[in-house]
Amino acid sequence: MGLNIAEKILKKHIVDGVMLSGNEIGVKIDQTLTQDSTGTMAYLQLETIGIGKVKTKKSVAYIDHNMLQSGPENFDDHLYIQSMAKNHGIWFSKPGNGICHQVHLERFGVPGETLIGSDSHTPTAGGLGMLAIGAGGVDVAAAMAGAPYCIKMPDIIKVELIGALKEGVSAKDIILEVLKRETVKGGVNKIYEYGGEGVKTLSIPERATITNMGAELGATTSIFPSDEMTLEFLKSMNREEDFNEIKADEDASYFKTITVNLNELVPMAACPHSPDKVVNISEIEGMKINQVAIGSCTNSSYLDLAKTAAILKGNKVHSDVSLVISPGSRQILRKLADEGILSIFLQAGARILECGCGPCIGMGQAPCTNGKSLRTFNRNFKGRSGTVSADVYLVSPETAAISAVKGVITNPAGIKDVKDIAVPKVFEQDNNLFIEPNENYIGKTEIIKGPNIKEFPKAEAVNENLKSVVLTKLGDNITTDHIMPSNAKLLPYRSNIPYLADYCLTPSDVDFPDKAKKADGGIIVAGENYGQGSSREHAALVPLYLGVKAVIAKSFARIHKQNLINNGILPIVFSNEEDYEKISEGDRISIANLRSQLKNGKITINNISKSIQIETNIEVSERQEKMLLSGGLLAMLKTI
Ligand code: MIC
Ligand code: SF4
Repeated sequence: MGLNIAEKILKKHIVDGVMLSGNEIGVKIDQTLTQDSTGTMAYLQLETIGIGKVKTKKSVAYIDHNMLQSGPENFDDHLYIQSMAKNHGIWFSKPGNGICHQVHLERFGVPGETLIGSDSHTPTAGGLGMLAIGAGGVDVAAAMAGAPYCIKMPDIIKVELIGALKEGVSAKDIILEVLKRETVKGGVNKIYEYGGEGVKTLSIPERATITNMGAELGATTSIFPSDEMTLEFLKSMNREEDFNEIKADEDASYFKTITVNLNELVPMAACPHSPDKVVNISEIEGMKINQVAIGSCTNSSYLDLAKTAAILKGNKVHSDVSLVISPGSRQILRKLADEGILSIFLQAGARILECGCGPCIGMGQAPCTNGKSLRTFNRNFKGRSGTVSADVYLVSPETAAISAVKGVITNPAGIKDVKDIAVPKVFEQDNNLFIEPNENYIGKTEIIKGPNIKEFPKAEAVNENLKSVVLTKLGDNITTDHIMPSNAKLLPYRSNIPYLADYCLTPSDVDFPDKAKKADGGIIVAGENYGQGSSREHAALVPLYLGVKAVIAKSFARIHKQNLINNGILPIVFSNEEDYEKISEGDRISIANLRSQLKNGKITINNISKSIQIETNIEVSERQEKMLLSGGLLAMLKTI
């Protein structure tokens, strides 16, 4: 039996376990990336592990998230990361160089290699045929120290693309269609592998839009074949030597196949407040908007911005709309400047932002009260924009640009002269904001730590008996933005867990931090897909700091589940979903013989307040069990 693309790459990198669906496998990691909002923690953890030069082929530290410097905290964190990069032989990408995923695609991604990154959108590099996975900071630190990355062998789903996109329909609409069908939890422990005739019609930036937003499916990753289009792209980046052809064997098998007919697709939008609330644009056409934001790691490529310019050319942004554009990288910005595209933006009345995440993570450009904001981004969770009352719609650059001109949501279907805009043959490499690793500084650099950088909480080994209280009871699809909100005010404290603790879960339960502190810790109860969204480890570290011992949920998102285990918090699942009703906030619960029950994968919870027992499961691999028994990943690494 032949192999598919994901299996081929995994086969070359597997160092532990057997590649059978559901088995835990250890994968050798060729490259890592970090960004600043998760990076400070990752590097504090790397310090604890204590290595000299990183053991990967290439590791890169990007500064792209926390770029508003309204106090010294963010700049201090940048300096810390820069000194750690210098000391460990890691590439450093300075603020202003661009969004990690866009820059990594341009400069470092290699088809057929493996990458993990401390950011959930790391799968963007799957557009190049790289097996790229989002992970918690400590997992990335461990990979830099040479440890394999362990995942549950995912089921591989084929997405067969047929036909070609029509005028005005874009790669964003392909992933919105997949999200509509598969939902935000449909991809947990799955890899989406794209194939079929339609693949040839998509450029690398378009493929990267799709693999990027595959993160919203909850998927382990998404991947495209590496073909002539990949070679063209690498040539344009002056990296032809990195090309490897990778395609699925003719007789490769898949868990299931879904077919998307590109000819039939229409422009779409994800409505508030979830990336899978997808409707056709025609259903919301005519809605008045206040803001349009074009950028983010999903849609900030040269191609996206050149298409935007083609629509804006000769037009003015509507008087009631603020249009902001953030290019994905400095290299793109330079190209836009060289080709006169920047000038089209300025003439149209667009506001140009730095090359970085910006409004996508609430770093500025919060919409007005009750505002309607149209964004080319990937997440529209409530409050993420910085304005709780705002409604964010996720759309393609074409829809965003035409709507910015009209002042209302407008259907770009049939729009002329946009579809044929191509990726340029050559980009000028811009190394000004890169600092390359230099052997001379490895192990000899002074580490700079600003006063805002505080120790992170250390996990403890799971006790034999647990007596605790239910601190809060939450619903389905709680995101990491609920657990540890991010915005311009909080992001500067990503290296200060005690400060962040006062905001933990407040979008869902405003009193949570107080309740946790008063009870000296406890348990969280939740519905399905708990912890979806970002890879931020803070969503585990902050509860750990507040004394949270376990989360009992109907199901968990992949990265968050691993983050909980890495930090010694038990991810427990109801055996019968209806039992969710048998537990309330304030209930006192106890678990006896926890360490031994953990080994059996089944845990009986005694609800003392209601005098009932609830059967639950804990689905962990042997390695994860060991981690919980020894007090988290760092403690376990020490015992190996
Ligand atoms: C996000 O898009 O939510 C982020 C900000 O990039 C996060 C990382 C973080 O929380 O710092 C992610 O996607 O992992
Ligand atoms: Fe940055 Fe937004 Fe991409 Fe996260 S989703 S990496 S915040 S641009």
